Amino acid sequence: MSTVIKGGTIVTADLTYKADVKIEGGKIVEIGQNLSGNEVLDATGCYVMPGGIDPHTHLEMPFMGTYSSDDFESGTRAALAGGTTMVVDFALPSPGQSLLEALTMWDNKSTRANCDYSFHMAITWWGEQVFNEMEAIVRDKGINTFKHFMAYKGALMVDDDEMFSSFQRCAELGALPLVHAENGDVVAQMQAKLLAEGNNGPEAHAYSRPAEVEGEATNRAIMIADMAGSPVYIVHTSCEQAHEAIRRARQKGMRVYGEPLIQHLTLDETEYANADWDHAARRVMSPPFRNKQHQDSLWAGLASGSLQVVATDHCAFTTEQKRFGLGDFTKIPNGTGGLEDRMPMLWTYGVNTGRLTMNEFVAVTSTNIAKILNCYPKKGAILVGADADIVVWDPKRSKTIAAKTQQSAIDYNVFEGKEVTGLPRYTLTRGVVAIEEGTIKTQQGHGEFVKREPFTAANRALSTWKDVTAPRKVQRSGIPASGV
Ligand code: DUC
Ligand code: ZN
Ligand code: ZN
Ligand code: ZN
Repeated sequence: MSTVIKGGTIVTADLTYKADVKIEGGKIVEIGQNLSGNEVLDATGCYVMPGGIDPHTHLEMPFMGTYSSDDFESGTRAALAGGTTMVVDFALPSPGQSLLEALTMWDNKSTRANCDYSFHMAITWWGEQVFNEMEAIVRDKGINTFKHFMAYKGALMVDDDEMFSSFQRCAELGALPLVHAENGDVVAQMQAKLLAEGNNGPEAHAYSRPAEVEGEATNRAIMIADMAGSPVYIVHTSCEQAHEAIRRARQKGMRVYGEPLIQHLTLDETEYANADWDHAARRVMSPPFRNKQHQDSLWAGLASGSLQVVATDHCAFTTEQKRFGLGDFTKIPNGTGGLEDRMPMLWTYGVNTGRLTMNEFVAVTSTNIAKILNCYPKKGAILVGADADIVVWDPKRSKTIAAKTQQSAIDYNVFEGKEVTGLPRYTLTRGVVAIEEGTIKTQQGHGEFVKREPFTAANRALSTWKDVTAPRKVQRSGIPASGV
């Protein structure tokens, strides 16, 4: 049984050319002219691109007293509907819990996934057990990324000594640390002050987490990574201060990566000034939406390469769940959705406006992510031998985003009413057509776990700190007599 995608233009991170793509056994087996097969998918007028990879989702995650409402079934169905063919979710041990035990829980949740997936492991506490289990996570379980929260004080937050220890362990194991960079101590104090002053609405969520809070933590995480001799990946980079820290570190030779979200690129802080409490609360996430200057900085970073990846941090809560925070903004579950809309929104606001080329679009939605997370070219590539995770993209197809027609399980959409032009004609997951002209043909349980090997390149920073972890004692011939 073979499938041929015919008559389209292949767009990869570095090439644009006309060719057909032949698929067998879930893999790309041939790329060329006039190919034939048992099943033909017409790609006339379309771009044939690597399926999107969302490196940052929270499906069915226990958080702030509840669970995020999209699970691996609805979440991956939403992903495929929007042209995304792989998600990377976070296994989240509760403080004190074994990493391996948490991973088993996430393995069980993911059995209904419609597309392939991988996991990052979160480090939510530190001790000998965590230190030891990290090795098994990397060597046996195929997970080479560890997430650290510098915010959520009293819950998920780790402090600097824990982060430094974990980053050094990552460097030893060939793993990449990820960081949620916000200063959790400052946030906690600002939250308490705002509440004491009677500022309890969702807009106060944004006041409690200004860009400085993110800039400070991003700088700190980068410096700690430098001293630990590890690279570092900053999740949901939302502001110029954080972007600046990433740019500077990269210019000095460090492997530092930044990940803007589609929400931060296209929605701004005025959303929190909406008189409708529900409207504002539905958009509460951390970091909060910023102003236009910060958005311009993020777009420029994607174009120039100082920011490499666009994600969603998909963490969907219903209006009912958001209302847990009526009268106290600190209890509004943090998170927004975006899995279905990331690719069409980025195409519409990036490619159609001329901010990004088509090749840059592929790089930031797929190829760069596969390379940074070490699953390229199995994922993120249109190459012979790669998995046939492919989106046949129709640049003329339009729709108005609406909760009524979305795949996500929640009752609203933060992009409600936005017109997008550029949508999948077909989405294929390992060769199987999951979306055809907006018709859902997903198969529950089709998704497989993607193992990611440790990095083989030296995880060395190039700064003057590089000997910090291997200090050399100075040999002295004698000790001066006192008073000399
Ligand atoms: N931010 C959110 O808004 N939700 C989930 C976790 C996070 O860091
Ligand atoms: Zn400590
Ligand atoms: Zn986060
Ligand atoms: Zn997140």
